[in-house]
Amino acid sequence: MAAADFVVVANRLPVDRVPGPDGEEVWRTSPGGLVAALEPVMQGVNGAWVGWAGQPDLELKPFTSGGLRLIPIPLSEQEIAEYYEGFSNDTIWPLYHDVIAPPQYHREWWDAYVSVNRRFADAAAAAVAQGGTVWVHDYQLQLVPQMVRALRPDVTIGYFHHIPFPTHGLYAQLPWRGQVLRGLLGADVIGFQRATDATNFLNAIRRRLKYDIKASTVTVPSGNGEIDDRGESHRALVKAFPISIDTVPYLELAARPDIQARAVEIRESLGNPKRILLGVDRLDYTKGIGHRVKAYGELLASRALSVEDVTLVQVASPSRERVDAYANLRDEIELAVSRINGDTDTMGHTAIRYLHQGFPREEMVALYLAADVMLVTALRDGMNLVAKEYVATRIDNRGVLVLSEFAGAADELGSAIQVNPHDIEGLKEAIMRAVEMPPREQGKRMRSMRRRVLEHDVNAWSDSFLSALSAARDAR
Ligand code: GDG
Repeated sequence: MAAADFVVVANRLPVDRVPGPDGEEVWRTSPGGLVAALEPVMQGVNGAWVGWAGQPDLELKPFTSGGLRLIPIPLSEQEIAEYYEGFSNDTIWPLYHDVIAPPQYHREWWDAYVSVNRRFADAAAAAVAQGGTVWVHDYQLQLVPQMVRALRPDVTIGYFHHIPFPTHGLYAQLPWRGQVLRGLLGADVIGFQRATDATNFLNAIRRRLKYDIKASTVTVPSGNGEIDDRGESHRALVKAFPISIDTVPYLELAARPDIQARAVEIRESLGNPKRILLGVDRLDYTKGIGHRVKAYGELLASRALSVEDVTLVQVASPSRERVDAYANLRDEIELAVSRINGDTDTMGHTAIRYLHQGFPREEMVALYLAADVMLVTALRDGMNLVAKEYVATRIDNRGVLVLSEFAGAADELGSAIQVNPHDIEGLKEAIMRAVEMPPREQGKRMRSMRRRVLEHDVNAWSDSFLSALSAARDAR
């Protein structure tokens, strides 16, 4: 395969292996936001994508799918358990989300993380053309920027972090805190979701590495602490680039008569409640599903709300089920939901229609259209795209977004009803305000949020990151 000018490195390839019409396995582009964001960029250049194909022990040669050049990275069962489920999802994920669940620190998980990061870095370094660009994504690959720089000092490296970066007081727990900072600092541009994430990262560098920082630029000394790094000193720009959604498919789906009809059908099948409240989350302890359910349950118990008038639809899509914290969370949520339903349901109406399932995007949009109130009550969230999707689909400028101040989206969506989900009384008041909000006020708030999301879509996000990256290349 010829060298690529632009290489994306992400944990997952942008395709899934699925059974084809004749029973054979075929590749299908996965519906994720990152693919949508990067596809236009990849089509325009001589690009390649390095990532895991999603199944254990799959040794595949590079191939092309849907016009994209893909470079698969194999992972063994043990590496999936240690690098992915272990270090990524049971160490970094809880630590970076403010230790909502206790992070597990295991030296063998760290060793697996280092060796898998090295495999990704080797593949990227081998694929990229002289003077090309590598864009690394997310917390599973924090060591890759430095590893690529050590191998290929000629390339420009970007890194985007999709989840929060914690305050130094929490970050300092990480036994490998210095190595991870140095890993990230291999990049020329390090992007975060919120300004506070960038500030937290800069503080950690100040405290741990004592590198020179001017405004948001770090001077990373030659070597950056790694023995095989032969590169010179370089500058790393640390900045917030809030991610967004590809609004076009959401606007198209929201305008489709069959999807609007499906939204009406959903309301009918719930017994035509006056208000539908909606939650859509991966079943994850960061999303505050339990807090939302508790507040709503108390409103029903005190008769401030009645199941005749209001239903909460909670889509909790299955996630990371082999990690203990997720299996326990599922039990907790399902116990809470069934208690509330048991106490308050009538034959014709349910308090919470709970769906532990994934749905096609068409159905998600029908749900967004059916929902009078969207509840996003994350305890910590990098951005939260669901909030932006809901806003984008409300083409009639009606509907209310209740949004946690701990989700990155809160920085942009100031016209949402913002909440602290830990404050159950405050959350109950917010839900009541949302349920009772007059249409004029809904319209005013929704219009302002829609303006922001439609203007600042995913293309605006990738354009701004990539122009920072090309400015970094020009300044080398
Ligand atoms: C990470 C960060 C950051 C969910 N269930 C179904 C379904 N979804 C879709 C949603 C949305 C996406 O998955 C979830 O994105 P979020 O942003 O809400 O959350 P994470 O998965 O935690 O994503 C997050 C994001 O990365 C991007 O940087 O915003 O903070 O944690 O698009 O619609 N989609 C379909 N069926 C489902 O059942 N089709």
